[in-house]
Amino acid sequence: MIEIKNYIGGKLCAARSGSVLTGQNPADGSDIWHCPDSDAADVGAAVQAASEAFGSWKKFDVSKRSSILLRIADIIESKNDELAELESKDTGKPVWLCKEVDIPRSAANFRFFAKAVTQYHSETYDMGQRGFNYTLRDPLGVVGCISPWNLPLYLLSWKIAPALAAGNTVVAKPSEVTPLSAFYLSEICKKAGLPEGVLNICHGFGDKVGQALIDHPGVKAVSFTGGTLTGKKIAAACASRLIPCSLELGGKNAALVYADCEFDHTVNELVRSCFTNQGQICLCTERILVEESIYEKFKTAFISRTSKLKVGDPTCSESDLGALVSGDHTRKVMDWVKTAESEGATILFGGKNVKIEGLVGHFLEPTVIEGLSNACHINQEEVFGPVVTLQKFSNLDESVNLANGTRYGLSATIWSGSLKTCHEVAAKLQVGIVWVNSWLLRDLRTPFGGMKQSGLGREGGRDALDFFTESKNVCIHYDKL
Ligand code: TXE
Repeated sequence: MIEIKNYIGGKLCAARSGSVLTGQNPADGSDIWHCPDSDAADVGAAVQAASEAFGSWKKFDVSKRSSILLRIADIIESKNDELAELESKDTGKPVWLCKEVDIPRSAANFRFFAKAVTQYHSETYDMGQRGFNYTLRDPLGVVGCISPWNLPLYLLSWKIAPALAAGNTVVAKPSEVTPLSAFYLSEICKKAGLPEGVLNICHGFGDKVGQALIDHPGVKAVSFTGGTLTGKKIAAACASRLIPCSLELGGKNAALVYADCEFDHTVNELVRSCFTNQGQICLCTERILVEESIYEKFKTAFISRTSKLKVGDPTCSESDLGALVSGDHTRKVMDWVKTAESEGATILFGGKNVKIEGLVGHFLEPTVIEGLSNACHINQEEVFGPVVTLQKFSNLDESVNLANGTRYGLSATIWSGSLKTCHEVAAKLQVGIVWVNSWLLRDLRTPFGGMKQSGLGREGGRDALDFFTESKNVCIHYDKL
């Protein structure tokens, strides 16, 4: 049993109330950790520690801040296999995926922002003979970073790294479902020489710890990734205190497949985009829209490719899909499949739980559904599991209308050999991120975030550093100098 602790003022400590939560490995049901069931008192102590640390951290020479973050990246990298096994135990996802994606990307997040901040610069505006303006960018102070369970260390580090690089101190709240890797990050930060109080991590429930964090008067901004409903609550709380928030929320991402696409590449990449991480990535494709002239051919090839995926023990390198994160989440995903059936869907493949010998966890077949209009529930709401629907379209306008026909607007993919089609469709899509003939090809410098109900603000590159700083313009009048 791993005894997870909060990380406050550089010390690892239990919740002040002494209360703990117990967590299970979603693949085999065994108890694996106790974690602090923190409350407002713990958040108060964390914000206090972060406030005390802010004065000196913001004055650190940028190269010194950068070198500490680079050390954190190096240590994460050196512990890749160990962290990957922990992340897999906590989430149910395959160990190989954690080794290849989750943990390397967490190290890359720290490394990227450690370097980016050394190149971060602000503007000047020349007023000719009269004077000039220069703009300072100051860190905000103590900021709150709240992250979900689907990519625990990857998404936590995606927020913490730019916040710290820009000179803020942080109180972080990882998901109560998957706190393990954040606990190990606390130890890594101590080892890397991060000064006490610069990063604080409080574990526990969203409505206790998360709420106390966003309501705390000492917190100057909140960066959140999670569900749209929670995001709205956070936006309302931040609005009432007039502090900025950045929200990365759900998606109902469409793939638009045109008849002139490179067929085999499209099928293979779309299978990956639907089922990687058991479909539990906000960027996963949940709707595939296919031009009617190739619909039947695509359907056959997609199902054939999907049927080759192996659902299995996350520790086994042949498993393409592991377990879903929890029993509750699995039931939610299955409820969507049942709703789709009750609305007249045909389940083309999957739709059932999978029994894995020796394991009692939450495994689902990759599931492919057709026969529903875009207005049906499963084509409108985020499922966040290994479930995708197929629909056909007859022309470009119809494909764009279907893709845009939900309240979400996170990402979309376009599959076509025509540059004209790709440009035209990309311009018309109401989403924050478009991939052409690819999926999840990431460049950390680019703006990342969603339109409509998929979020507010952008993360990544300069946008993240801008979010975690506030500009102050200084105007110099030459005449009076
Ligand atoms: O997310 P929540 P959950 C979607 C997905 C999933 C659903 C719910 O559809 O089924 O959201 O997942 C903290 N004040 N996504 O329950 O509740 C919470 O403790 C402050 C999409 O995990 O939004 C956790 O740390 N914080 C997604 C974080 O918010 C609060 C990723 C996310 O929890 C809080 C994950 C409150 N009042 C789920 N309530 C994506 N798009 O990336 C909760 N939290």
